Amino acid sequence: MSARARRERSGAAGEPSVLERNLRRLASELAVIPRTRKVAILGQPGAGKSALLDLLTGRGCVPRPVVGQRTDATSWAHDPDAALVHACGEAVFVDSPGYGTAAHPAETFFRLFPFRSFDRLLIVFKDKLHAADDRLLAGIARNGLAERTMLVRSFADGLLPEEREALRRELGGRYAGPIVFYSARDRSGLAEIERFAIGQAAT
Ligand SMILES: Nc1nc2c(ncn2[C@@H]2O[C@H](COP(=O)(O)OP(=O)(O)OP(=O)(O)O)[C@@H](O)[C@H]2O)c(=O)[nH]1
Ligand SMILES: [Mg+2]
Repeated sequence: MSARARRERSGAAGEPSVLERNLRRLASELAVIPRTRKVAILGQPGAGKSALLDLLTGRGCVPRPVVGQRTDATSWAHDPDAALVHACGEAVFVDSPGYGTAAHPAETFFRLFPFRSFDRLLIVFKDKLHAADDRLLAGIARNGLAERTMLVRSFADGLLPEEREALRRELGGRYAGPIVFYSARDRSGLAEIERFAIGQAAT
């Protein structure tokens, strides 16, 4: 195994992986950001997290997120100096990498992500909720964080009205907090997410 692969490997005994170091650095960076609205965007790979951040911030956050089709478009597993926090006006955003990939195992991610450091958590999913999403939602409910958490069903542009209603009923039975259907393509649902996340509606 190469030195780089060894560094990136998660859960190995001994030296922490790049992902583990980045997650710990995120907690310390957030701890010294004073009285600012802090919003985390979490979810499976390709759910549309980075595209949502770009829309919520009018494509104006610094640095801009990486939006893309490839797996781990957003990665914290390779660069120990990766930018973890995106600033925009009075708020800071964390555009987390998709959990549940080889580079970003859900176990490491859920263990070290500083959930409590955030005022708002946006959990984005596409298609359906997978086992890792259910684990995350259960952890959020167990830790009393449901009030600050919104479940965002992205790619709603591909849903027929009857499919949307069936999904809304099913999700309502599984998650008690706010749920929104959203599309990066037609921007439906964006104003509701914006009100929840940063307290103002999108124009
Ligand atoms: N049609 C449609 N496409 C979307 C939507 N949201 C995102 N996309 C597209 O889906 C692809 C992946 O989006 P990203 O925002 O990079 O996804 P991500 O969750 O950040 O992915 P990772 O960083 O790899 O976890 C991009 O090509 C986006 O343009 C949506 O609501 N509707
Ligand atoms: Mg991304």
